[in-house]
Amino acid sequence: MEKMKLAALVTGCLIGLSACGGDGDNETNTTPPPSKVVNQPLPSPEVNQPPAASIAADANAQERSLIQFDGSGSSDSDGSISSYDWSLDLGDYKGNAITLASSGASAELNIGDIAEDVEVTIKLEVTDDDGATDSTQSSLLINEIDFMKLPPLPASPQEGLLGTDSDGDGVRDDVEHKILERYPLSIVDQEVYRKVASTMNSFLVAGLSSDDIDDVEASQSSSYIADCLFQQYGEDAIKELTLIEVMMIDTDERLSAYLAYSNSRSGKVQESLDAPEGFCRLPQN
Ligand SMILES: [Ca+2]
Ligand SMILES: [Ca+2]
Ligand SMILES: [Ca+2]
Repeated sequence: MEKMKLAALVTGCLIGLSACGGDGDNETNTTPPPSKVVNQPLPSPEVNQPPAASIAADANAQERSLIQFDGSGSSDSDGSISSYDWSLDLGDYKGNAITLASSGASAELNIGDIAEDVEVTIKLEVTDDDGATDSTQSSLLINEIDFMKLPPLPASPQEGLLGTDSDGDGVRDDVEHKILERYPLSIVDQEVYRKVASTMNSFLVAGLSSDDIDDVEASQSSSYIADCLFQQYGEDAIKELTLIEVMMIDTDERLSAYLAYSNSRSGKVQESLDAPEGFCRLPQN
């Protein structure tokens, strides 16, 4: 019978633990209810804070310039920036004269010749040491300056031997417009053409007063501009000279002066001289 009672007691304990409270084992009663275990504070996991991208740059630029972009103001509050990814959005611009080069936090925009204002966007994406990213962008308006600098088209471009030169740079104003139309995207070509055109003006003046042409000076000038054209155009030098003549010699008066000058030179010894350093380019005012 003692064995039976023990078995009944054990069974009772297994069925309802509280019924065993009197057996001296209190551990079961000290275990907190499950709901309290869930509510206990857990150790908080490490949450990476994303980086913040930043670009320092000007908002305006001119053609033929180098513009710097500085991304070193980008930051990461709980770590560091591990990479900088720069890119360039050319917008509506279709040419190839605007390129971006970058190295780490710095980027440089190389702007060549453009024929009208261009707006581009420089973008920077930074990545922190935990792989999180942020990006930002900066707009840049690039101003065309060659057309802006031109004097106005003269009202009577065919008047007089030397026409209108309102900005006093030695190149007829209407010819300045024609030069830019011929080479809108090359400052070098524009400046060589301008030099030849201004020298040709001195031929017209000399032709008109053919009595006293200074042979040495005339020979030297002809030789220099021939060298300028050859340096720039090689085999095409004569073709380019003809194009400048068409721009310049566009009235009867100018043609007679030019022919008079040419005739006065025919049969004379023509020296072959190299143009002095810097002679071949006449910059716009
Ligand atoms: Ca971070
Ligand atoms: Ca231009
Ligand atoms: Ca002018």
